[in-house]
Amino acid sequence: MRIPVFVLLAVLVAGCVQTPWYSKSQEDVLVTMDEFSFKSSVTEFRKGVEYTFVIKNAGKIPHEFAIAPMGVTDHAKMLLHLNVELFPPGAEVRKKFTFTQDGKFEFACHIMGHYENMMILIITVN
Ligand SMILES: [Cu+2]
Repeated sequence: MRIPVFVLLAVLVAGCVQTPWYSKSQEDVLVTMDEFSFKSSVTEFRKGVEYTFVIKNAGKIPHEFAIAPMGVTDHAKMLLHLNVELFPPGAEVRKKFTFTQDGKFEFACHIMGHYENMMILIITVN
């Protein structure tokens, strides 16, 4: 069976439109916080990729957003720490961030009582 060239071209072009052949350098990460948990559209990250975090407080009380090595509560040792003032109920914050080291980390809220209530989401970076 012969397939006309224009049909093949149309299929090729359609394929390219749906699946870009170039690698993504940027990706949006949608993070939702409430009492007392994080949900994230991405939990496996790649080192060296610039992500745009879109972090929303869907809860009824203020929260904060930190990315830290697992179990670390010292602000100075966190990879990223976005303060509670940024996250009243309903707030949405956009923040670009690039991981520079691999391993297991956690999204965490360190407001007193929140971390203790397991307001944590474990992520991996490869
Ligand atoms: Cu919290």
